[in-house]
Amino acid sequence: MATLSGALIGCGFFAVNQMHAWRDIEGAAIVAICDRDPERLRIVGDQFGVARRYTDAAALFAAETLDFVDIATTVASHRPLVEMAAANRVPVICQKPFAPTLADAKAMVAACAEAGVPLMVHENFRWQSPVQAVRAMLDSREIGTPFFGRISFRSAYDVFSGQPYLATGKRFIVEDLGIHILDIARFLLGDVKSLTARTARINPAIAGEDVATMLMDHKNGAISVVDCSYATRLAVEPFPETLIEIDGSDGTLRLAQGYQLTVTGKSGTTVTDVSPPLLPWASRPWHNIQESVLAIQRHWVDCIASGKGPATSGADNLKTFALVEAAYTGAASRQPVRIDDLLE
Ligand code: NAD
Ligand code: 89V
Repeated sequence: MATLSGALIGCGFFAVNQMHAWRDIEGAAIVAICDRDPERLRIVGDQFGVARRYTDAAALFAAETLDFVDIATTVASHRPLVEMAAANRVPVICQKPFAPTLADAKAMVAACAEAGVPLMVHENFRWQSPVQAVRAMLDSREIGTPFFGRISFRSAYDVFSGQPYLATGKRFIVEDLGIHILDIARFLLGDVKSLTARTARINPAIAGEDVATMLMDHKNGAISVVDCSYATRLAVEPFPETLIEIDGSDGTLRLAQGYQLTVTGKSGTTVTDVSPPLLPWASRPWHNIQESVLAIQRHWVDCIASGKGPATSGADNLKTFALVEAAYTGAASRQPVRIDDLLE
């Protein structure tokens, strides 16, 4: 397979994981990087041996011949950068949250569709191996047809030291973290008909909400609860584990803290350790997330090679993004929100 030439825009906190993963992937290489902060450009360029460096994305697109661009900036720049990639006919990966609003996200999907370029949102949580193990168990039909799910992320981990901007936005946990957990709920239980939400801010030192509880009716009749908190102190800090409970017509599954998957189904009860591997460049407790970065980026290269659409395409991500919008509007109005009304 010919090696795809990629560029990375945004050389901040999380991009380092993406650069490590690109180095592990045969079939793709990052040939140029861009950051408007020259210091971040220097640090990442030197760490990964990338000589072609730009402080301006327009200059990058003008000078380079690219097979794809990987956008790892924060959300405010996503729309202009994705539209710039589309205008230059360059396939594009964009970090989550995809956009500041659903209207922006729809415009970005339309721009890429009109330009005929593939667009993948870097929605990596569903690629974590414990979550993939749950998906495989559902596919095996061991617990029959799911009718209830609880997808839970509760922690008191200090995310603000690595990502200080998380403390300053009016929107916090649903937009930043809930978006992943809502995507996992869709991945496991299917698309959503309606969502009811309640949010709260427990930590007085931050601007946004740090607790959210969401109840969803899925189109196939299943019900799920998605609950997220950064205000939950536990005996053993679980960050960044997503815990999953699913009840089905023929059994149950529980993904518990410590990556233990217990399944009680048609063939009895099994307990399996589904811990993610610790990649050579990864560090605990982030290794779960870091491994999923490698998995989603591999998926992108496979998709480009085969011409298949990515699982978390821009169009797919609109359905997750609509759940985020619904959580905020529903928490404000204290009314259920119909998801298809937002996607029209
Ligand atoms: P960061 O602030 O550390 O890094 C962002 C970098 O982008 C900065 O160096 C900044 O100078 C640069 N930048 C911003 N706008 C730019 C522009 N127009 N042109 C060039 N460079 C620009 O942020 P971060 O914590 O690395 O987060 C980046 C993105 O990754 C966010 O959208 C965040 O939500 C996401 N993220 C995802 C995960 C995940 O697991 N998927 C985890 C953490 C962060
Ligand atoms: O995955 C993320 O988007 C991160 C974190 C896990 C810290 O919330 O921002």
